[in-house]
Amino acid sequence: MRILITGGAGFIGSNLVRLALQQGHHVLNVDALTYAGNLKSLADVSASPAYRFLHLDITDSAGVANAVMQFSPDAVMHLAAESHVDRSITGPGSFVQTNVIGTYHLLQASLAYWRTLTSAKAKLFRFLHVSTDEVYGSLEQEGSFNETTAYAPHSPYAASKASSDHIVRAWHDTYDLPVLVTHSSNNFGPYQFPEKLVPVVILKCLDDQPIPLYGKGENVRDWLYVEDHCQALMDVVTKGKPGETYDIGGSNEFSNLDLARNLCQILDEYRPCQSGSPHTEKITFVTDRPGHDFRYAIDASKIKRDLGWEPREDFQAGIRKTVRWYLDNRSWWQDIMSGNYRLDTHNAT
Ligand code: NAD
Ligand code: TDX
Repeated sequence: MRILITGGAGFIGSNLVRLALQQGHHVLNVDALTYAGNLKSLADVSASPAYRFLHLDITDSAGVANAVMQFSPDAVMHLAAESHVDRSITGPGSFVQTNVIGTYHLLQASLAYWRTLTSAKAKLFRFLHVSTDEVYGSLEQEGSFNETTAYAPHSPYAASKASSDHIVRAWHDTYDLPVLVTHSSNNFGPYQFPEKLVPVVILKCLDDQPIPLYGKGENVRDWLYVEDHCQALMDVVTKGKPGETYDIGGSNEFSNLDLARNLCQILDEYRPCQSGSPHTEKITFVTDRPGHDFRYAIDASKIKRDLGWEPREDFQAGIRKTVRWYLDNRSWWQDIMSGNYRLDTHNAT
């Protein structure tokens, strides 16, 4: 397939570009290279003849229309987004611009292109919108989200993703565009930007710095290894039914405190704290995130039953692999911490 992937220079996007190329697809990566985009995350695949990069902001409607028409994709996999909840609280504007308006432009471009296709090709075309479990709001101790759960987003990030989900579904119901929507739980793995919890804990341990946990560290997330998420996305785009929604989760629920302790213990083995004390002693509780959702959990039985997807990575093995990756790829995150990675952004065409 020819797949147009937006946000391919980000965390999940770069893992997805790699997987799609491995599976024999041709990829056009459309990415604006915001602070979260980094072409070094694709250094190992950038010379592949099946891969192309286009430096483009999805809020540029004419640029997006040209890109879609010229590349002539069999599928669009839409991951480009502002993705960090804390940033959405201090600066919600870019979340509305990219996540809502950008998605609208990509849909309009895809619809115009789709209408030019022969009926045989139009039937096979797919627009996959990659969304999040955060649109469903917050759970108490019991229960889980599924595809029928009512939306109740709390953060500006979650609200912007919820808005875009509704817009995407409207393009199916009104114009018949063959769209699919996925909601995934929290991802972890290689190439995750250092602002997110897992890399925060790992990098604070490596730097012998205090590890900040919001509130009392009691909030619960359901963790999914990023490569399992990417395989689920490939399954949905190749086997999913247009108009359907698929929830994707790892059934690995942990409080933030338990997850941080787990990471600290692995770091105690790989790189003990300079002071000789266990890394857990560096855990500190800081001011809570406003509107902090207490718990997320996904019931992934639909995608398992209908598409035969199963997460493959054992949680503990995946978290160890992730710690090892940050230890073995210091230049990747040190470039980010120093700001040097932005120099490449300015050289991108
Ligand atoms: P990320 O922040 O690591 O990457 C986002 C990418 O999008 C970056 O490469 C950035 O440059 C690009 N981008 C941002 N604004 C753009 C714009 N206006 N035009 C073009 N490109 C732009 O994000 P991620 O964690 O990889 O998440 C990818 C997608 O998956 C998002 O849609 C997010 O909502 C969703 N998601 C993420 C998680 C998670 O745990 N990380 C879980 C569920 C869903
Ligand atoms: O320093 C921290 N301390 C802390 O306690 C950070 C960065 C986070 N946290 C907490 C907040 C959350 O309860 O850890 C949990 C995870 O936080 P994040 O890594 O910021 O992820 P989250 O807010 O759960 O959202 C993530 O998962 C769903 C992604 O960023 C979203 O893009 C995705 O949709």
